[in-house]
Amino acid sequence: MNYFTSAFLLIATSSILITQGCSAPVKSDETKQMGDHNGHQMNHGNGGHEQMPTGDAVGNDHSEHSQGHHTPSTPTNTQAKLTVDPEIKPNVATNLVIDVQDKQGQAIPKFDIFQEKIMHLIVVSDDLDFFSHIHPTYQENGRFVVETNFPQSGNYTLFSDYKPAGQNEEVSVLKAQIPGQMPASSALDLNRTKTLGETKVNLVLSPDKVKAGQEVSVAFDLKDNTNNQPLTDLEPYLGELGHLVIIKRSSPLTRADYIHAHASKDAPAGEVHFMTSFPQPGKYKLWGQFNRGGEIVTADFWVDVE
Ligand SMILES: [Cu+2]
Repeated sequence: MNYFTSAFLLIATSSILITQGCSAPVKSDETKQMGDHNGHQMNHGNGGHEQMPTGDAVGNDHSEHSQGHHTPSTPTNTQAKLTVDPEIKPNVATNLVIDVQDKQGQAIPKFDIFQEKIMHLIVVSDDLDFFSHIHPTYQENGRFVVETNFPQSGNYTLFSDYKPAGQNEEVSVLKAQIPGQMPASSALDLNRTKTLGETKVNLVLSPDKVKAGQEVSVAFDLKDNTNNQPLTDLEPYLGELGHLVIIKRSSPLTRADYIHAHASKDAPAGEVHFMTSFPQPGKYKLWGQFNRGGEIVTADFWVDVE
């Protein structure tokens, strides 16, 4: 009986290179990495695991920019495979296994740490109602593992962000489907103020009306909800003032829909600023993440881009 097998999608992302937080797109040729692996049969480690359905994803070169520093882009063409428990259920902790390989299927053995972690994994439901930012641990032989929890039935997209040793950051897109009835998506909320526990977050975009392809300043104005004063207890989160993930609402979600922006180094007290651009018109969801005295505040907003 292969009922659950159908629950997992095999996905290869299109190889579109997009740039993060930069005004000018970086051009890149789709050059495959050379490498002759003849005669070396990769035994794709199933140690201790039964045969499980996997999802494939092609990683695309991702020119990482911080504070206007442009890394030259050299495509590396890695791929990632996701293995999930065939008995996966909504709202039950489960282990994800992600194997990172080169195009020939050879495990990539070494990775660099960036932004304090060896892999950043963004998990969203395909309607973008659910968001989680987790950090798999590295085992060996290209394999990462993490325990997580998909809150509801439905389709999920995972953006795995990693950096093969000495190379550029890559983002591979993975898909998982949790069996059962998908819940209805919540209505699109374009409100730019949110209260999250003790924190009031105001999103300020300039220009206020966002046009595709334009440089946009995305500022989060964070206040203490009890006294309406700018936050004084903001601490670095993963080495920066804050993190901003932006995903364009699309079906299916692909690598091109994912933007990870980096916080500017300076901003007035209680504010965290990012520069980015939205490549296409559409509805985008933004998740700003900040560290308030050791507690991570995630503020999400929808933005309509013309
Ligand atoms: Cu991370």
